[in-house]
Amino acid sequence: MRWEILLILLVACSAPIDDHHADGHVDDHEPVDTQPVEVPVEVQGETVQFQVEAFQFGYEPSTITVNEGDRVQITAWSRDVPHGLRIREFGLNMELRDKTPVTAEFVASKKGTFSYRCSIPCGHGHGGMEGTLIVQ
Ligand SMILES: [Cu+2]
Repeated sequence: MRWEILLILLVACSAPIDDHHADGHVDDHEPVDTQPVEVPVEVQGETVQFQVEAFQFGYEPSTITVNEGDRVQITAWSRDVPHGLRIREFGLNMELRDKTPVTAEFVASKKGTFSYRCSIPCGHGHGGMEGTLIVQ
């Protein structure tokens, strides 16, 4: 009969863990956080770091080149008025309010040429404020 006990234990241990008790009662909880869960992207490359200064109306450096799979860490700030630094394809959107450096990162998960653009209206040249990210 020993194997039967073992089987019962296995079944009990592999039962999905949820909030429902056997009697159907559900525990009261804090509201569930509805923020989208960040799906981890597999990092195959190395971690590469860049420092980017935004200004009216451009970025220095204006081109960043990385390898596919790299984890890209960007530390950026503004030289003058508030700017943004957005790379839509990788979900990056930094707010560079002043000279205080802000750091954000993403995984360059696909090859191609992408733009980083300003997401905060900053003057007459805002629309043309652009840098280039090359993922090779
Ligand atoms: Cu701008």
